[in-house]
Amino acid sequence: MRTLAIHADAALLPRGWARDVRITIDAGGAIAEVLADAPTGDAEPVAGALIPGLANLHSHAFQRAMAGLTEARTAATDSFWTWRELMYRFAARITPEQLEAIASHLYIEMLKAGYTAVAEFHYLHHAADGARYDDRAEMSERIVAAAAHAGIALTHLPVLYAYGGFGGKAASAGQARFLHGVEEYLAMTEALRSRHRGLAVGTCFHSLRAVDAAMIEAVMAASPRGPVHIHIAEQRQEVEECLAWSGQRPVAWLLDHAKVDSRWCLVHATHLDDGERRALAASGAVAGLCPTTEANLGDGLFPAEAYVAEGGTFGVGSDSHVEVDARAELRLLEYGQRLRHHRRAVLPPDLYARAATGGAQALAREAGQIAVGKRADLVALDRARLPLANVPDAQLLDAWIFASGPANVRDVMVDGVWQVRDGRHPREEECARRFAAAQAALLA
Ligand code: NGQ
Ligand code: ZN
Repeated sequence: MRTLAIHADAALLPRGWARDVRITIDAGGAIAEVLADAPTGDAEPVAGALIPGLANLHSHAFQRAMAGLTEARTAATDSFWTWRELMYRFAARITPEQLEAIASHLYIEMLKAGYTAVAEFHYLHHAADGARYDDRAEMSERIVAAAAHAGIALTHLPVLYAYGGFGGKAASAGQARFLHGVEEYLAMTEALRSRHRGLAVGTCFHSLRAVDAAMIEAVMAASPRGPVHIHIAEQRQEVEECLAWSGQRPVAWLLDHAKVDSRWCLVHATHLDDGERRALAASGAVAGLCPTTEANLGDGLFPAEAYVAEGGTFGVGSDSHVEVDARAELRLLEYGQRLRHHRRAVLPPDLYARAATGGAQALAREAGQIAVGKRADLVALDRARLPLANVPDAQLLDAWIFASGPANVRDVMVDGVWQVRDGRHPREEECARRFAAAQAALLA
């Protein structure tokens, strides 16, 4: 790739909207220069308003193929836990080929929705009975291949999952695909790092239900760099079980037993008391919020207003992929706060910019802003069409998030390469066919 220059009528820079913006991108896909009030010159004109691409900080790709298929009541009280049983049954059937097909299609959907990077929280490691594939990283390789095929930036998060519940409870049969000991886990992450130079491979603990303190310590000692993700405090039952086991709430326990800092992303963190919320905000960690999934699973409401007021960092993820739409996550994040506090416009107006920088932090990716040194991960919104057509720059993102309508994502660039042009991805039909075939086989 050679140096590329593009020019947009409007672009969202760290200091706000600017006009006539010329962006130079170096051969490695990083932003080399940003000039406002600049002539087009020999730059490639971009139709639409440029915003930094958003990182989707939490994905379980395989769950896209079961989205919408778990909505009928299956028990007297349907819950997260009854959903999880259905999810395990579905997960048990997925082959490596099917995972690659599902993820390829999903990642194209993400690009078309304006996500330029994804953190894949990956725990489907082995065959259904726990038997190892010849290549123990087989399923990870399928995720890596899918991301490359779609052209989305990947932060791969192989998950350490060892137990079935707090206090080292034995795992259930439905969890056999997920399980590792520390040594095998570290060997797999090492193999992935050495096979794929330049691939971001992070550290991941499924939840406090799935690991113990010694495991967290051992894995962290062997992983001095890179992002660290964990599911935490998503369900009230989980908080109660953690209290019964340890005398502490989950986030308080984690803050006590690990050095939680800006490398960490605490996914969900729904149930926080005031002290946990303040400590999490002060830690510099990212709260990984997945509002549409959290609503779908009946998790609860993250205390976003207070957390953000206390300087807390957050990003968003589509998690179980009941929606693959960044707008939906941000809209529901704000609406949850309105419903809780009986007010309007609760979160700060730069909601999108905060989610973009927080998401980039969670992926440990130099991205999330249109600025020199950042990756050229860019989204051009189509303001030739309603509902964006008549909206001034300062309200463009409000209209995009809150006025519904088509995605209006016109062009999407990742690492300096256009992946979506005029709303289309060159591999979308092929990947949709493969997804449909994989899903049909899984549902048969
Ligand atoms: C997961 N998903 O690992 O896919 C989880 C459910 C669990 C969400 N929490 C399973 N949304 O937490 O044990
Ligand atoms: Zn999750």
